Amino acid sequence: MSHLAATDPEIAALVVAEEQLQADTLRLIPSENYVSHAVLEATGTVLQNKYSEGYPGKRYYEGQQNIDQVETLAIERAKALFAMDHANVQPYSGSPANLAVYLAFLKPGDTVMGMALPMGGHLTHGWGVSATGTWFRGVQYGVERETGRVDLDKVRDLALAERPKLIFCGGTAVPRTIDFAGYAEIAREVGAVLVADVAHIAGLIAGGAHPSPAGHADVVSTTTHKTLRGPRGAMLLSTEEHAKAIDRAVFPGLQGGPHNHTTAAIAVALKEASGAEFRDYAHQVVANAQALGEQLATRGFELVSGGTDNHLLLIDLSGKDVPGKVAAKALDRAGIVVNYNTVPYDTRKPFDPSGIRIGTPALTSRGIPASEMGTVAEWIDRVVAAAKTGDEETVAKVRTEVKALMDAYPAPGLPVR
Ligand code: DSN
Repeated sequence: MSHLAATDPEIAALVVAEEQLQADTLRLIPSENYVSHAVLEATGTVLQNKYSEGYPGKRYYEGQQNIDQVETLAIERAKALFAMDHANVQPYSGSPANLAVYLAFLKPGDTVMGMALPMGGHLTHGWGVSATGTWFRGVQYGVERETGRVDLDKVRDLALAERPKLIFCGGTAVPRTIDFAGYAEIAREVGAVLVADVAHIAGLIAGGAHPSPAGHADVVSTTTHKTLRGPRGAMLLSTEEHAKAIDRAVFPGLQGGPHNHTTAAIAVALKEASGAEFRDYAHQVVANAQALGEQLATRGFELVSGGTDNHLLLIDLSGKDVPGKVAAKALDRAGIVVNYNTVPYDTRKPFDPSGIRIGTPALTSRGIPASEMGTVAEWIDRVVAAAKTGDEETVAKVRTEVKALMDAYPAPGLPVR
């Protein structure tokens, strides 16, 4: 980074500080990861200098000799990896990708059905504070209080009563397998388009560690930077029937020029995700999450739905008498990075909720095995207890122990300093 350091030492210093932070901390935010050097290199290329409104072979600017090939490679790799007829790799991120889906299929005021945000859904699935819940009529399903799981019979009843034109399945705090076939049956019954938002689990699907929405969902929406381990970006995949509507909605409907450097990095990540090593990683992410869940449960932590089938654990801290935010901030001081999160039927506010959400993609990318999950659970237990009593000595001690484990498992994509 010699050029950056010379031109802008302040920004260069912050980048170095962030590298150090990512190296030294146990990153448990389930939507985060470490990309490879190859993905990082692709994002930092001259491809970002080029305007390319349109699609390969049909652009509004000349000079696309290389860009068309980059985007075609990304498209073909996405189609092959997710077994879908069509792929659009241009959405800037998950929220614009989902907004493009609305543009493709709905008129303002039409009804969309999705999982409620406090139940584990996403803002863009028709939640009130999002454009998707103000410009459209959002109706929301949730999980059962007793099981923490979706009851598809209730989803079906709601769909029959509300007749949504669009149904979203998937979310941001869903620890259980998504029954794509079950949602598809409901969507067919009410004549709705089914969108599987697999942003969180795209890498697990690619690696064969979660069932695929292919053959069930009309549209698959995903970010590329979570379990999939690519750059910050998104993709929309669809059946052939909806290909034109999706493409028109992304451009010219919603966006201008695609971010070609991101497209290149997506192509690289998709190539990486098609290899045997990635399959091992995907299965290990789940094995680690399940091992961590078991270790936390034995220490008295209440897991929403009782555990996990994927990369994510949602923990209700009410029984520990520590608010989620207080726990998250103490864990951060101990070098364990999580996010505070609402739990289903939370009695606290979203900015000060009862839970924390944790996940294993980033630690798995470091090569940390399931045998270390007892240690991780013990750290979380000690720090949550310390948060309650204000025991900063324990927090500091855990931070030292975390650093030692992180040194033993260097993160991919980071420079060795
Ligand atoms: N912010 C993402 C997450 O953390 O799950 C969802 O958009």
